[in-house]
Amino acid sequence: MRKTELLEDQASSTRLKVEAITLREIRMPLVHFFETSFGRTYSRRILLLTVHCDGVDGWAESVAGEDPYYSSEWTESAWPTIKQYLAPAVLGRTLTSACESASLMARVRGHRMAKTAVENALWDAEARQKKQPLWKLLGGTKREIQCGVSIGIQDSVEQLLDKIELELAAGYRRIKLKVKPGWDLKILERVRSRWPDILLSCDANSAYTLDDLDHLREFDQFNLLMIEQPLWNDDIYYHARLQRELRTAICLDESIRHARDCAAAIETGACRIVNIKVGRVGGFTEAKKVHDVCQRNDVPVWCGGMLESGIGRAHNIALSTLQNFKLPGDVSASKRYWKEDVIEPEVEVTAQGSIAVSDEPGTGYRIREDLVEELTVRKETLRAKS
Ligand code: OSB
Ligand code: MG
Repeated sequence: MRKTELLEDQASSTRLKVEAITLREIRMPLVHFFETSFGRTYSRRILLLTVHCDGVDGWAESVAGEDPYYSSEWTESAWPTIKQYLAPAVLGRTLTSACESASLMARVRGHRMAKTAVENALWDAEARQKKQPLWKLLGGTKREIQCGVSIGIQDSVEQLLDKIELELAAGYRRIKLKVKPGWDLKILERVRSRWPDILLSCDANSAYTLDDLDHLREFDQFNLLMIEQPLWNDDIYYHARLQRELRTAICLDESIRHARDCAAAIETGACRIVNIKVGRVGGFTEAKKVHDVCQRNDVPVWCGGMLESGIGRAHNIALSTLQNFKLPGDVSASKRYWKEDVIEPEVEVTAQGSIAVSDEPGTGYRIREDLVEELTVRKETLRAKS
């Protein structure tokens, strides 16, 4: 090897010695409650994970919710799963890249949000160790990402209309409305008559069944960009039946657990758009695979959100720089959720509804460890058994 090649080789090769993992739970009240078809959230209980590797720390967030309603995982299940199974699978090991951790944890079935916290913290550490932006390490190409907003179910239609007006004025490029039986056609009608041309979609979080077919056909009149996850959270087959009956594109969220689900959904015609949430599919490695399956099949993707703190938000921004993220994501400004975010600077969105991607190493956002400490309600550091 020539000397320059040797230097390049050293620069690109990582050795992530996983010395310790710190788990913590932080509590963060939302500035406004968020309601979906499965319930209302006022305050988040967020599990944060820090990997300590050779003087470099990597941070990530498990997007598991307070209750097992979006998926079977929840804040309380992520903690012992990481402590007893996932952390021991990587502690004491030296990895050459963060993606190696996925196979080390593969023996554990499911628990993708818990796995994501471990794997993505390692990606964060790898990026920091290589002094490279995380988005580049992930294979991203975009320097700016497009943002939409997800607006929850409100107490009244007037409140909803006011909210939409504010978000459009702020520059957001797509409005997504949470829907459920009783809060669907009526509100879509009101919104469409006031804003006939905006990019509009809706998300049912599995609030309907095929018995609602005639009702769901009514959604076609509103010229929606998509209807997200209308049927069961674990279903692909019946979404394919439904998609054949609708003009509106179906977008799958909950049903896509990994790249194979995604391939099956595309092959059967169960959706024409895919929402990628890194926590739902088990980490950046699988998220990239889902992205690639969609890209090969000309199916556009966008990045979903789970009411993340700045740490998960920064990771969503990095992921959204991959080429096939063709539609505005649910990645929006910190201040829509938090009085104060745990990163610096906070995530800000331009008046054109975009986020500029940083060239700084790592995520480009600094973690406010003092604030994290203040918000922490429990904390535990795990080390390799020697
Ligand atoms: O289905 O996309 C969803 C929030 C919690 C659980 C599920 C979903 C959502 C959102 C919010 O729509 C997206 C965001 O973080 O802004
Ligand atoms: Mg959704």
